[in-house]
Amino acid sequence: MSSVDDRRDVREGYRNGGATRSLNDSLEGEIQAFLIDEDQLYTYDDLTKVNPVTPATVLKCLQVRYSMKVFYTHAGCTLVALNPFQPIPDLYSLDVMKEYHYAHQPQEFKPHIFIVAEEAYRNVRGQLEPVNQSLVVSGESGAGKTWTSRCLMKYYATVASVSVVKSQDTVERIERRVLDSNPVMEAFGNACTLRNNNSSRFGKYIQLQLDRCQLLVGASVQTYLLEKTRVACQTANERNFHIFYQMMKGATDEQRKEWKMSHDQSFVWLPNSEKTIEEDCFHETVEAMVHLGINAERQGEIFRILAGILQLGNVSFSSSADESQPCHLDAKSKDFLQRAAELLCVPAEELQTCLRVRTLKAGKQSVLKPCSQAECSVRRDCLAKVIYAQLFEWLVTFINNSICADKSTWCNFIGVLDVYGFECFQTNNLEQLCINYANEKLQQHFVAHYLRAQQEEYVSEGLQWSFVKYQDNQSCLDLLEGSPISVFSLLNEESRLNRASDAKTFRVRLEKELCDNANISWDKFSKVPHFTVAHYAGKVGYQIEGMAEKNKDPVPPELISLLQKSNNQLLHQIFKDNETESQIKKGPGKTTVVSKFKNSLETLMKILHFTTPHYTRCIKPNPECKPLTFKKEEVIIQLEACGIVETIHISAAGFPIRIPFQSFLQRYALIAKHIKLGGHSVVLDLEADTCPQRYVEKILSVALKHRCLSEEHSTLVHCGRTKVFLTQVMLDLLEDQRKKILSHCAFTIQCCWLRYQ
Ligand code: AD9
Ligand code: MG
Repeated sequence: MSSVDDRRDVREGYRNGGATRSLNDSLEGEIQAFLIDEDQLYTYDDLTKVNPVTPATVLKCLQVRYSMKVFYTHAGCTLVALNPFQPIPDLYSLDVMKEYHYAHQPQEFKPHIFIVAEEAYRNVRGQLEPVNQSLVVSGESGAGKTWTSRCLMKYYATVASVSVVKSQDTVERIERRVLDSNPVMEAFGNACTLRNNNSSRFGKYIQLQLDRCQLLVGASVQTYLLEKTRVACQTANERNFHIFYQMMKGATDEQRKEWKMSHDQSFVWLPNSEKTIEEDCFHETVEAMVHLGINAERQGEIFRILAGILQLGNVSFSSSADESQPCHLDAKSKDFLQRAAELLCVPAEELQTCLRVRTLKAGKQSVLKPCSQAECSVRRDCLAKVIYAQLFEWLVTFINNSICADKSTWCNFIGVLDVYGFECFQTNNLEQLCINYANEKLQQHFVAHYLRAQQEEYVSEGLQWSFVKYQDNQSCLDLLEGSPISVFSLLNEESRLNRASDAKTFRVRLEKELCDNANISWDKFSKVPHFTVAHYAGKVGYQIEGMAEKNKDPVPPELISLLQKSNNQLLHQIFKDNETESQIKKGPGKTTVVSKFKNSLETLMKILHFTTPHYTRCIKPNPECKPLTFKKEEVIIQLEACGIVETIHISAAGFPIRIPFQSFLQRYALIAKHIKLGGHSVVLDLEADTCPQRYVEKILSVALKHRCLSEEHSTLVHCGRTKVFLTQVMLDLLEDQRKKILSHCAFTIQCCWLRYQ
């Protein structure tokens, strides 16, 4: 395998249109040597069948399939999903769901996200004991993670439907509510970005709760790191969260009046409102809110808060000639501030003071200090962000209360994880650092749980195995979160110092403390202080300026006190026992953004660790989101970023099914017993032969000898120290054999019964 740096260079070369190595020179050359008939490529349901497995051949196979409108392909244990960027009729219909659900062997059907869904569903009632499942959906922005997660949820809401056994009323309560959580959370948490018109600006892990009969009885949602800065600051050509535009477009005249949102009113925080996107559907969001149990009164409070935020965005400050005096507000800004105060139900005078004057505590005394123009804007943005983030959190809690089943009614769950993909922009800051850190953790989980676990298990079971090299990302994680010194620990320290952070000094500190880790580097000649991290998916340069401050995420206590006085019941309730306030008391650094994020990720990783994972890698075939357009340069970068070639190597060489000896014997001993040797059944004496491994080998050898299995099949199964390792093909053969015997027995019994009667 090529080194990490080689891989990066190649990728950067592709991105730069071939500056270092063009796609034509490299990959096409390999494709020329490709042994397989191209016309046949679309038939390859599993990339492990491609021969030889190289990035070029895998890419070609996916390209051919995509051109034939085949969007799903297995890659061993992973499902690769290519985004068609257009609705495909009947691909997700009820009939298709039923087909996969009722299939004897869904795996025999064409690759589909429903195979993954069904496999997880059947796995819950595992052969041995019920196991919780996790469906990890990954990919870059716009690749189709959220779409896929919705498909999975719809699948379970259909096949695991309570409606089969309970009244229509129950259906209203459960599946519908679970599904209705999607439009509400997307309205508040998604936005139109340069990469995706419906980009999720938060991570989500939803656990679908199943009862003993495997019926869906509820769900619970955990969200991660909402990108709250978007409320007050939108990058050029991007938009704020959908809900604001939905209100602006969908409000009735009466609501418009109440929310002080006339048709001709323009809002600074609502850029690109002229853009029409599918997600601007206020009516649908409100309907879903109603189903979730958010009554009209609560809705009114929510929308007034949102309208208040928009008014706040139009308030601007100008410096006062006398520095000892607070900043000025012109007449228009005064109007906007007045309206914001009315909508947020807080005293306008106090709002004005909070935004323009800081209270400094010196012992028991308080000193008032006017803020500079820039500080006033920071306080205004901070107010909007804290309100929006807390409102989102309240909404998630409400949704959970509405859809979560009583603990006594469910016993297993299937978790669906939809988190933001790897991000690398022109400028990257704390948000990207956290997002890319989350992706590193998930990659580690994938490597640990599948690649490494598989190889290590072979070794511990005494099986022959030629190691496939894979890219381990442990050193990158050590760099980011390791102990005692890491990027996060140094950043937390910087935030804790409670001083105006100096980016240059911090950069020097990082360099001094972390110079031993090969995953971090610096361009010494760069004017902007930054550091570059070599992530498993590529190098990302992070800007240091403002990072420590963002990590502190400070909220002036005056703002919290103001919100606690609100006459808007919801706002008052949200800030009543506010965590932000207790953070202020604890002091900065105790609950920084990275430490909170790290903690929530650790909890997620623990949950994932105790579930059986299923991976779906969504691929974005072109950056422009054009229907049915496949750009090789884009796809190859994503394939390499998620290590798909290594995964295929391992899956192709491996034995994905492992059954402990006892379970194997319980299930398949009858095969050997029913093989006739010269007209007599073979007698295998389990008592006399106490070594289960020998007994398993005997079953297999007897089956082989008598042509239940061929010589060729003997390579599809191996005995380890404690379990049998086999391929899917072998499992199917054994299952078929078992079924034949059982039906033969049933037939014989029936005949005897008839004869007896
Ligand atoms: V982000 O990280 O939240 O910015 P996602 O979630 O990976 O991103 P999303 O699921 O939102 O991407 O998909 C982007 C768009 O692709 C969707 O809005 C659909 O228009 C389109 N899409 C994705 N998957 C499919 C599909 N299976 N069939 C049709 C699809 N269209
Ligand atoms: Mg998404």
